[in-house]
Amino acid sequence: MNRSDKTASGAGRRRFLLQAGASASALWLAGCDKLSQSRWLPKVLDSAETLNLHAQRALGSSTALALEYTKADISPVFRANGTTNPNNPVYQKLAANGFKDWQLRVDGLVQQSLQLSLAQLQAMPARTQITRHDCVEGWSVIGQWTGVPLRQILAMARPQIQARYVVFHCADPMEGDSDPYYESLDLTEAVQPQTILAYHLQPLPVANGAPLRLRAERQLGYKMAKYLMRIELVDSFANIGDGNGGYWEDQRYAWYAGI
Ligand SMILES: Nc1nc2c(c(=O)[nH]1)N[C@H]1C(S)=C(S)[C@@H](COP(=O)(O)O)O[C@H]1N2
Ligand SMILES: [Mo]
Repeated sequence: MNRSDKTASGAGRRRFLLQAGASASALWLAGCDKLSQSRWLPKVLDSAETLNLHAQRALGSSTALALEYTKADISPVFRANGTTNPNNPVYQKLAANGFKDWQLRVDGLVQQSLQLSLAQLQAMPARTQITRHDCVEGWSVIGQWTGVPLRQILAMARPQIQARYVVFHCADPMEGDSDPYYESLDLTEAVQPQTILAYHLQPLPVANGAPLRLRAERQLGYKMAKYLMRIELVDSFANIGDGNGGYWEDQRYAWYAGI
């Protein structure tokens, strides 16, 4: 991208915001310009996705919460999808023992690596939310989740200044593929109040990701990694899986799955 391209797209964005009557801050515009100039963007996001991300963020939904429902709205059964029982001997052993020996590792570009047991996570301040899960396959289900806001974990681990993404490593190898499921969020999505590491869905069955799974309520279902084993802070996805930021992203799904 040459200099005049950058100027033109910057001006276009500002016009768009003025027309939309959005009160986006100068800070956000600066942030968008930085983002669009960075090296990794063309690789990670296709152009439609980039537009979606920029439009959503620019119009203020970087802080908007997903709709929350009432107990009366909760679906009788929370449908399970993808892996429903990880085919992994390490996981099976942990499950057989009620996850007493399971630990979540938090590492990568952090100042303080962590190892957290389920009991430690359950002792932390928790958030409960009744939200709608939307799968890209075209079904939705409403459930009540309780878990630790991811931002509390990040505050404990203290990401290094160059950290950009939070990568979620899971226990389940995918069908016909020995690679485990993984997903990622950028730091903006990671610190949303509704982005939680959930351990309770009336409680949390194995089929739905026990002992711990991600809920990122403004995103499509495939972003919400189940069977969490490790959270890694990174500045690039290049060396993880096929380099696109998630198991389904490596099969050409969009990385930014905002709804
Ligand atoms: N580890 C892991 N996480 C995963 C999946 C998976 O197969 N393995 N499937 C994803 C998809 S496509 C959806 S729709 C949701 C399904 O969550 P549920 O089983 O609680 O409905 O989990 C997501 N997270
Ligand atoms: Mo899904």
